[in-house]
Amino acid sequence: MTKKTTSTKPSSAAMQLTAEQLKERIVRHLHATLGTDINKASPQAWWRATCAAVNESVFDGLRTTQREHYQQDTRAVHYFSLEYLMGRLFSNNLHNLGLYQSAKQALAELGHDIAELEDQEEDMALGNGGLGRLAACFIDSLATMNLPAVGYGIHYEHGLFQQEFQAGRQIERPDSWREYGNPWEICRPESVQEISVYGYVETVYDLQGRMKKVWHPGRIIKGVPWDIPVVGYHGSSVNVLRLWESRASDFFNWDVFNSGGYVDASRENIEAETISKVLYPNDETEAGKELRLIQQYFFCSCSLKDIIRRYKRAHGDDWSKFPEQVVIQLNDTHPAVAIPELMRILVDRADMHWDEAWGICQQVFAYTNHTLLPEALESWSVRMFEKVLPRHLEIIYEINRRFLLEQVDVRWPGDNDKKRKLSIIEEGHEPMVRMGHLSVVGSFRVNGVAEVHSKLVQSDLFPEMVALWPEKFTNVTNGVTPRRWLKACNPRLSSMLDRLIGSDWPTDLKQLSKLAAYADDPKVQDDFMAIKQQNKADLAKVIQDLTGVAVDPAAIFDIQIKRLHEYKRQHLNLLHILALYRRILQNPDYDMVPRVFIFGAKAAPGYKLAKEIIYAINKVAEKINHDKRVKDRIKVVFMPNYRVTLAEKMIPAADVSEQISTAGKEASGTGNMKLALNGAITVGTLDGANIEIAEEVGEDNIAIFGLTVDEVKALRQSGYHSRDYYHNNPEIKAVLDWLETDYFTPGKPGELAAIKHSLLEGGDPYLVLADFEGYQAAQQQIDGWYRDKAGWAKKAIMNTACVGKFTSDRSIQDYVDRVWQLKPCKVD
Ligand code: CBF
Repeated sequence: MTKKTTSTKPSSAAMQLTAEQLKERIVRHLHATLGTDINKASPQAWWRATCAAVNESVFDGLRTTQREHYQQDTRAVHYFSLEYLMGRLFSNNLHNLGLYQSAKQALAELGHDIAELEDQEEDMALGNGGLGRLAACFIDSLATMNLPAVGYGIHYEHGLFQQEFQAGRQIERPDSWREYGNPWEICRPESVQEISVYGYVETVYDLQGRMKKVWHPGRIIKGVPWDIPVVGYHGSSVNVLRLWESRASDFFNWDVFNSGGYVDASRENIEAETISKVLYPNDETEAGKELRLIQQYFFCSCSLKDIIRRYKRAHGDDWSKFPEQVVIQLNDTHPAVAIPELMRILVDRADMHWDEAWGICQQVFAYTNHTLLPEALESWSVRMFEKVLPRHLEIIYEINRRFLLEQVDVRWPGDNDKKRKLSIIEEGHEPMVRMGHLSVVGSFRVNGVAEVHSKLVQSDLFPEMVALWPEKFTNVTNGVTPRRWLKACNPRLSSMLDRLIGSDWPTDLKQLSKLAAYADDPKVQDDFMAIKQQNKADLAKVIQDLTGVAVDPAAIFDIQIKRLHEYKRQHLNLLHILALYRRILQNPDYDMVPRVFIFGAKAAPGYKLAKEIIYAINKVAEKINHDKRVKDRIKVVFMPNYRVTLAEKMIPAADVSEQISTAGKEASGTGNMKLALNGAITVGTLDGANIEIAEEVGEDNIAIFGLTVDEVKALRQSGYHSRDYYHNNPEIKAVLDWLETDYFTPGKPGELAAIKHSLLEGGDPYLVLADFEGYQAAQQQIDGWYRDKAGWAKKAIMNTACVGKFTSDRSIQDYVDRVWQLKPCKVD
């Protein structure tokens, strides 16, 4: 193994901070901030004191960054996202500041294990899955790349629910991530905003006879900003994630108090606070309609006013520079209501002419589409829109009228079908506002999140919009931050990389390709696999603690971690496990490499079949794990409460990464990237970013199976009959029938039948049975590959070596080049 010099480049804010200095800071905060003493402080107090010590460096960086951005009057991107799945910030901030080792030493000298203190932190789970975690990776990259950026979102009191299993069934518990306050956030009362909802619109005429619309709101709500500093890696920028908390407006409280008394005022308070109370536990269907729309409007309106306040501080009432200074990225359609809101502010409040205002809007907004699932394409009933945001509905009508007249009718004169299809308002029994259409019409750029997905956005979702504005559409393939998803979560591999290829890879992930030169080196192979083995041993302990199941780290660790959804096909994985189990029962000597199938997934509380799949996996696991005849060849574990912190323990320990969605359904996936980065071999369909991963790692290093996007379409067109697969493949028939018996649920036959019913009577909407045979062949291939130790090590190394493309720094650079046109601002 060649030894390379490693360099650590701490950020300027944390430069030169020794363990001794950190110790002094920690003890000082224990006394002065926490009001306790070394002798009686709890682990929680030690953790908080360490956070406060770290914050001294964070706040230094924050102040300098903000001063620099202000002085240089930088153009900035404003990332509008309803979700941020941040996880924990303690070790992330320490790593990014280059302080992790000093802090570890300082705490050790004070008698504390840093890992023990890390466990004091609750995950900041203000998101559901991929979309929210992507936003978290992006803001990390933006700060690391010294790009002026603000993340905007909602300060949910309760993040994604905590999941427990009771007798195998998912139970949801509220998540109170900040019950005792969160040391990383700063409340900014000086930047409170007020927003309006409900009420009615009046048409008035001014002295010159010009018509004006005046919105008389029915309720005013206060938005209180909480800032979470986002520390860039070894750079010097500390950007901000600004999250809005809703409160009753002071004005309205008093009004109600005076006229109706305390109870009514309190009710109003509660209603206002409801807006930021909970995150909707489903990222792929509209839910809780009115409240969800109000949530969206609440954070968009607060954020726009905040942006405008900052802009006016530098430019007064001169709006001409606004599009030069401000770009707003809409993370899916969730913040699309920002478009009519900016129009309202410009036309109604700033008295701007419609054309000028629309010109500004169209230079400011860009939209990322994250899914093609029809149920996830948001639309709100006109009726509800009119009730909640009457003036915005009028503005949307006007945007639509002009769009249909000036674009659609010019391009397709007299074609009413086209008008119907492209209209922002969907006609019908219940007219609806189509947020996707609004987002495309109001944005200057629209992107999908992987090559194949962006093509489908263009060919299947918005083909006519592409015909109107081909230059609007582009692709930005997703990425993940290697700081969290390799450097921090896999310290063993990270040190090995530092030794082998130098320590620049966390900010220049293409450097990983240097590792390919070592893929055949037996020493490197041994070291790489020894690290994997140690990581697996660590995970085995976690599994034992959380589930009581003992697993052998020598077995293949086969991991499927993601939200539970039929299109992600956890049930395909389950059917394969059942098939293997059956083979073992039929042939006690069945030869297979022992495998631990590990799941982690939350199901949306209202998604019945998803919850049935969790239940079925748990019941099958119970049976198999206790069946002596299996002789430990198969173990099945479902990790409860899958979240970022658990992912950080699972990903470094994975041998196999399950990415088995129906082709055309997973927009990109990002777990696939994290797992490959940590040396797992993907079993995957040609879907989302799997296609690009396959291109990068090469077909020898990935097990691809199943129908392609085109084959899926063709099969559907020719008529898909899942029953044919059931009748023609005895293994499929046997395992599905098995689920109907009481074999896995003694005395309760039929308890697991929902899966079979959805695949047969339900028509198998995600083509599970069509892909079963290909899937089991791919799994067979994995089994064969794993028997060749050197061959497997080479594949694992090649996975790490070849996925440099999937850093979120590259995604952000693509956004900069293709969308934002942003310049870095180096902060000294
Ligand atoms: O683009 C980020 C992720 O977003 C989703 O999670 C989403 O919520 N629409 C997609 O399902 C993922 O494929 C995608 O990686």
